[in-house]
Amino acid sequence: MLRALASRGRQLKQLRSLAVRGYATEAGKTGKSSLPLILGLAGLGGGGYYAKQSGLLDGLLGSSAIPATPSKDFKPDYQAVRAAIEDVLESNDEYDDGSYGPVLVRLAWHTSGTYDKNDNTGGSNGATMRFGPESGWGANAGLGDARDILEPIKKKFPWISYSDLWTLAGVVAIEAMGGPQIKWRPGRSDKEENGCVPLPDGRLPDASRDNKHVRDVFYRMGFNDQEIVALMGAHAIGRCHADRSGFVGPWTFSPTTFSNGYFTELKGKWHKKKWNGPIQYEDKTGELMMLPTDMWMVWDKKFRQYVDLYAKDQDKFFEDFAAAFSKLLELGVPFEKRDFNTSPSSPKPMA
Ligand code: FMI
Repeated sequence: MLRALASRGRQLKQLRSLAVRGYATEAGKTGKSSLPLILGLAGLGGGGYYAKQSGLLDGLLGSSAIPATPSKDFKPDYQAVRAAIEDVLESNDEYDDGSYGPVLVRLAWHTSGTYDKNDNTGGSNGATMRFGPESGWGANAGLGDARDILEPIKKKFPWISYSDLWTLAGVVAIEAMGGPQIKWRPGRSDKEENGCVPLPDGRLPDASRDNKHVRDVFYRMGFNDQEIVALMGAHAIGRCHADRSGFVGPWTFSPTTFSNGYFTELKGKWHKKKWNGPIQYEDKTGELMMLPTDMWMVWDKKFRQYVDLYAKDQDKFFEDFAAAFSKLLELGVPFEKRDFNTSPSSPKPMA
């Protein structure tokens, strides 16, 4: 209850800060509570199981160190980690639109989106973006900021693995920005540099490409068309930065509120921006932007049907987004148990 009230307080603060920045607060459901999820899961199996699964000893003993007899008394407090992440989200008024939320969501996505279902490599398990060359991929430009702001939290809670922390941060950010509750469970462990399979650059999609490219990359992860469009709806939040991707601007007027605003904007009129930068599209105000890959969400008929659906029905978007995002964060993670099917519209997750 207290947490729900605190969450409302934060959302009001967010609305106020957006008003100060001159953004509309058109988004629909900002009143959803961010009550923590998966308490039951977090409690499953007792502290020993989670001490092992969360990589409790990884930091101390190296990645493959799993205690033979984990301490029975240790109870990892994921609620405390969630609270610490929430505290950091709006800790710097000067940063972008006043929230680290969007860049944390991008970190959670990029650490997971390297997954290849064909050989089960990549994915969030291992937190391999801590090391080069993955941290230096052009696609990951700017994510050092996100990793850095989570570092004090990692220091405070050394028992949590980076890979659990980065994915949890994305979930907490979405919930705090008014988005849906997302099923998340711990169980990722970190790899050391010499234990990483070198992943080829190019595993993440390229925003200047077309619908075929988007399908190739997301199908490789195991997603279908509906899930692709739902995931892309995260562009309701955040913005592009010239010094990161080369693109510029936000997709919506409320870039720190999670909503179906990306889809309602997409259905409007867009034209090519006249400038010397990479091809991107702008609306009639010249303030909002769309990437070429975003435009393919409406140019491609199969994608378009979901854009129409989500533009009309935010609840449906929230439901499908939550399922797809949860699935994304779990790709390739060798959980001991699969207690829930995170995506009803797609094939059952791997065993
Ligand atoms: Fe997106 N994104 N994204 N994105 N993203 C961002 C920012 C951004 C692409 C391209 C792209 C997903 C998918 C895809 C998310 C969330 C998600 C930027 C600007 C670009 C160019 C980066 C910058 O700072 O300049 C695609 C087209 C290619 C990679 C793509 O397929 C998905 C699936 C998600 C999460 C579900 C967020 C939140 C942001 C804002 C980041 C910020 O710092 O504001």
